Amino acid sequence: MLKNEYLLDLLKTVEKRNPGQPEFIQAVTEVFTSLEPVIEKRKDLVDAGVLDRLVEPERQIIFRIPWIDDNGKLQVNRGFRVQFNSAIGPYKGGFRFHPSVNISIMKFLGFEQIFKNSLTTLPMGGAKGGSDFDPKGKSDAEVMRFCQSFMSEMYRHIGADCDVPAGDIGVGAREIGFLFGQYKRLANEFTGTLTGKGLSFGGSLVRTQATGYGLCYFTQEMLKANGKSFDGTTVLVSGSGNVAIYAAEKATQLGAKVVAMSDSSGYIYDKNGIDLDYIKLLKEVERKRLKEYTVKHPDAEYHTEKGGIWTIPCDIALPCATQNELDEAGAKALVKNGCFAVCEGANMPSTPEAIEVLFENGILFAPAKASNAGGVATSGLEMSQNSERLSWSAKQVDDMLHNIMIGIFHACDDAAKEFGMEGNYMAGANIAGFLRVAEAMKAQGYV
Ligand code: NDP
Ligand code: 2IT
Repeated sequence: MLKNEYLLDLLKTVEKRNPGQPEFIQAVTEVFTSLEPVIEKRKDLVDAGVLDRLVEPERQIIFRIPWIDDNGKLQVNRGFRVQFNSAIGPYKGGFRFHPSVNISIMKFLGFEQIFKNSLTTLPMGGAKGGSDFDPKGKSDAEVMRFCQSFMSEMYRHIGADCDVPAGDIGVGAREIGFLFGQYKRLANEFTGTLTGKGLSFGGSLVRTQATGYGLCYFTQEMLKANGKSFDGTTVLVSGSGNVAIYAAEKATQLGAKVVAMSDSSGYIYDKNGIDLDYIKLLKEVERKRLKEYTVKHPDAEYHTEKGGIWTIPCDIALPCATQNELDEAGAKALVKNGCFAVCEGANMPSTPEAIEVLFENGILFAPAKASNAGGVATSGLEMSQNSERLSWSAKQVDDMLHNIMIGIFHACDDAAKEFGMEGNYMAGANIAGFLRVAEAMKAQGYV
């Protein structure tokens, strides 16, 4: 519970200024709670108005996206870019295409991105964007026309040294390709203004795998520091998209057995261990629903109850689908069945109530802004490669990613210890991420 009067007052202002934005308020509340001991010690940062400025995005862009579907009918969607903070580098963060997208979700994601990008140690500010467009069930031609219309407005707000978008839910290699093509055409320049590009036009090796791999590298380091490892463990991975697939792949390489995955319709439980090659075929190539898994694996179970995946006994849970997917009941089920670590691949997948249950029961908890930073870190490496017009080998990028994730774990661990919260990596991540941005904001004056 937040007690510091200055932070309580500021939170009230944020609530008043942002009505009907529960996800944004949730993200701000968590960060403020972690920052209490920092604020007590660092009056200079309060005097510099760092927090008052940090909670207000530098710029928010909202626009109309008209496009024509395959039946010749006009469709209209809404587009967003929240350029939250540029204190330590150009705005950086993904685009999300999902029907649930609204300004609250854009702002929570943009806010989280500030601290996450700071933790990577690379020069990247925080941003997020996207649309309430749903790519599901659309033809490639529809997705292309939508992406072109989206970029026709977006291109004037982004640039390699200004704002560098990437993928997120509903935005993968196909969408980035269409977006890049339209950007290049309108801006009349070939620059690294988007990351997650195809390998033939400036993309980085390992970017596809980076968030999932990075999650496992962070988790591995956290487990090591607590006398544990992936070896021989049973793992649950929620989601079956980009992050989930490569988290499952790396966890398996590190000796775990992944027994369950999910999508928004249900989850599969395969006690023999998930057949990842088949998942990749279903999700990355054929764009089918997860339910189809049982066609090839009739022994696997498919269930549809929401949150049911967390009732499967496991040692480690990796929520990799979406925000607030792990609630209090899910956390209690994990604890009851002997789970010892929850490591977040998605952004803010655990509700505050779930996190409380995990802490009360001594479960190791890896917070998203630290543990899923491997994706954006590798985007940062893609930007470096584009700037020097060179491409690095997979091993080079993977080694750098691995080292960055090890560094992030220790930054969180050290900050938690320094401020008297040893083992609370959530507080450590918020504090370490904040301090770098705060020093830069103080140095740059009231902007
Ligand atoms: P994808 O679109 O590739 O996959 C998303 C997965 O999550 C799908 O299985 C999807 O199921 C499921 N999902 C999405 N929305 C919901 C929902 N409302 N309820 C239940 N399930 C849902 O996205 P990513 O894998 O890229 O992203 C997953 C998470 O990781 C997000 O929180 C994202 O912000 C975060 N992240 C992504 C990074 C990246 O580099 N891509 C980097 C860091 C974080 P269905 O197909 O049924 O919709
Ligand atoms: O949430 C995230 O960090 C991402 N979706 C990746 C952002 C990026 O710029 O690579």
